[in-house]
Amino acid sequence: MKDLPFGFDVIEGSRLDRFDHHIERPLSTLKGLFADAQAYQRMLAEGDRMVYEVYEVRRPAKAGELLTGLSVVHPGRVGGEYFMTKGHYHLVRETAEIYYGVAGRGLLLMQEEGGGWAVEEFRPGRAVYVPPCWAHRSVNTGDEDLVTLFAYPGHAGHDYGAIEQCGFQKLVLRRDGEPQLVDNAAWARAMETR
Ligand code: S6P
Ligand code: ZN
Repeated sequence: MKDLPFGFDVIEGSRLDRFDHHIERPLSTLKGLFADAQAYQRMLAEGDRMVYEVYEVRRPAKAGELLTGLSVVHPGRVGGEYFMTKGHYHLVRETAEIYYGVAGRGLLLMQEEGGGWAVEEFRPGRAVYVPPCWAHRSVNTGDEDLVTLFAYPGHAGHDYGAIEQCGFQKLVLRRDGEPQLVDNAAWARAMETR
């Protein structure tokens, strides 16, 4: 019984005391993610900064299970665009997800394939619910790590393709020292050619 993950703690602010899998997403693995390709190349030339990490507690990938873990998006910007996750739909679209803010500040960008979009604030102690069929991306708009706990159905899977092709409708850019939502021209162009 001791092998079952009945409980885990967030330690040192941004790590789980027990996890089965650690995903690292340095800048070099995120080509094409940020809107300003030149700023991306300039930053990469200076070093391969870590953009985000995920600590997963593994459970069987089947309905009835919940997959949990910690997402840590480090602070930073490429051009004016805040560090963020790739973002995805769940492969099984009819699966939801819940996030809980542990540390840091940020936003969860969400969108539907039908064109709807939404944004929710992340802060410590706040939960954010992602309904079925909504793509989601975490954005760190603060100066410290954005740490969130997540849970989603075991059989959900990940579909990154649609977001890689079209991006999100909104970019989160720093303007006048504040995060601002800005229309993503690349998304609009991708929609026209569909
Ligand atoms: C999984 C859940 C999170 C993300 C993580 C990284 O459904 O939403 O664990 O995987 O925040 O984001 P991404 O878009 O690279 O998977
Ligand atoms: Zn997800």
